[in-house]
Amino acid sequence: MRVIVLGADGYLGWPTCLHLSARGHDVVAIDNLIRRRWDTYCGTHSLVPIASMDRRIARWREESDRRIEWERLDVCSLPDLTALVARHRPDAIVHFAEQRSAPYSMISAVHATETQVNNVVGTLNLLFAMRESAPEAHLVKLGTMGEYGTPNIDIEEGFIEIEHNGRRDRLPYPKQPGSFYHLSKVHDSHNIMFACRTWGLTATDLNQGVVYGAQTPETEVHRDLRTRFDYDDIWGTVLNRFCSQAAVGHPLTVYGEGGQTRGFLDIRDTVRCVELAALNPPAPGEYRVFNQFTEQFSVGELAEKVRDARQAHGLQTEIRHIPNPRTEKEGHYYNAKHQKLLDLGLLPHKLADTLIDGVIGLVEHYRGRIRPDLFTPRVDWRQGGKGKFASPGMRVVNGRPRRSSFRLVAP
Ligand code: NAD
Ligand code: USQ
Repeated sequence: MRVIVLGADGYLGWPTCLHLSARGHDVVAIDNLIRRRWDTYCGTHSLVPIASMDRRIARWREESDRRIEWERLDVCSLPDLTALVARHRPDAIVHFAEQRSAPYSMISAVHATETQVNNVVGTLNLLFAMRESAPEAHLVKLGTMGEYGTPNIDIEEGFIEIEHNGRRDRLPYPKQPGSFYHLSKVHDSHNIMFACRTWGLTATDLNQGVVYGAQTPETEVHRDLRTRFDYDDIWGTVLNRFCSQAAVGHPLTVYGEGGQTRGFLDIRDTVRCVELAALNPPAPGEYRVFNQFTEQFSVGELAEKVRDARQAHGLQTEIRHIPNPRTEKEGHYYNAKHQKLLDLGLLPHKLADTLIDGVIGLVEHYRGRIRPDLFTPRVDWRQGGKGKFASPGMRVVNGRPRRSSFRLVAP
């Protein structure tokens, strides 16, 4: 396949480029590098040092004799994206290129808007570029399990059969997302589904759960090929954070009661799922949804798993329940289907088998780089950003709006 990967400099985009290239696909890697600037803005950093895109591409050529074409491009630029798609006429386009942090999207009106504009406009541009120049290409779009929220019934893969007043239909599964970021994914899903219905585009929406780990066979070939690993309050996902906290003797920060249950998957399964989806496109004109995760755990269970795994090596770990900075159910029913990728041949990596070597081992290796100040949440769902992120312009003092000194520095 000839595949364009958008968001190729990211945590998941880069290992996906390597995975596809290693299997003989021609990969065009695209990113505007904004994530590296968001890191500077947030005062965050990848635990695993990451090379520049130029260096990664050159190293991969050297190690594998395979060529990945790399271009810096903003998917929010319609002319640039249209020209890219027209030039390459790919078989598949894998779209990772979005602002993907829920806490970032909840800092202030500016950040919520930035998130939704970046994500919704980028995806809309892509749909128009595909209609124009590659209507037969297959869009593989990264969505999120968080689009569904936590309903009190089983979660289906994208659609649900409903009987209402004696009539039946297969309708999009109801969406109850938990942040302005997660909402941006819902907006994307609706736009993609509409484009498939109206223009006959073909798409797979991968509603992915929370990813953990940072190692795939290809990223381990050379240190220049490693991918990022976030453990901070803005970008760090829960298991990666817990393992980092444990490594420096910091209590594991379970938010609230810890009964929040989510779908999880190993990063090696992410790259395989994307490949499986791309290799097995739906019928032309179809909009298809896969739930992309392999196991579900509550946050409290995850903390216990990290504690138990370390205990087996004689290491002590404290679990601390801290006030939940988010608005979310802390104990709820959760049963999400995830059969379709298994049917295509996915052989999942289980957390129990990989936690120690895959995540705890990696974190131990870089523990000297961990900054414990990045464990404390700086964003509250009800009040927005705190400290450096506080936005005075958002508040009203004595009945009058206070002047904003708030500036977004990232772009
Ligand atoms: P990431 O932030 O590491 O990577 C995203 C990349 O997209 C970054 O390199 C960024 O520079 C790029 N990007 C953002 N906006 C862009 C634009 N306008 N033009 C060009 N490039 C742009 O995130 P990730 O963890 O690799 O996530 C990738 C995708 O997978 C996201 O869409 C995310 O929502 C989804 N996802 C991630 C997880 C997870 O646990 N990490 C889980 C479910 C879904
Ligand atoms: N949590 C804790 N303690 C922490 C950090 C998080 O208890 O220190 C809890 C959160 O409150 C939440 C759960 O862990 O209930 C998951 O939080 P997370 O930060 O790991 O994941 P989330 O914000 O949902 O976002 C991540 C990715 C996002 C992706 C999503 C998949 O950043 O891009 O879309 O996972 S899903 O959760 O399935 O929607």
